[in-house]
Amino acid sequence: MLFTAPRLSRTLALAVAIVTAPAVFAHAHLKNQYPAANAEVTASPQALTLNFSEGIEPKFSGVTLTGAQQQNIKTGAVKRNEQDKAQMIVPLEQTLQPGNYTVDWHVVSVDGHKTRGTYTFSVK
Ligand SMILES: [Cu+2]
Repeated sequence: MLFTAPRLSRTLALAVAIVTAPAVFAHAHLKNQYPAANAEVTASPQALTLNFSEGIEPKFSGVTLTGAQQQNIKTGAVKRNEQDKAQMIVPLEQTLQPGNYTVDWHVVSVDGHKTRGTYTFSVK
């Protein structure tokens, strides 16, 4: 016999790993954003802009924005930049007072995978 059972299963596992690896890299990871993580901006931004590594589905993506006292900040409907499907734009419906803010984001990428994360910024 050419293959013993353990060797065959190792070969299969390797083949599966090679086939599935590109999907792992296709997840939408947050590359950068405005206001940037840990940044202090001098004026209240009119929108949050998040740039991902892959295209995102705006219907299934969004953020929760909270202030330092855990108060929820109103945000408008999530938009996707149609020139750049990896860019999510979240309009803010109120002026941000000076203080610290936390952005909890979640996105579904065009391949259907979910990713999420958190960052903070502050307004002077
Ligand atoms: Cu993915």
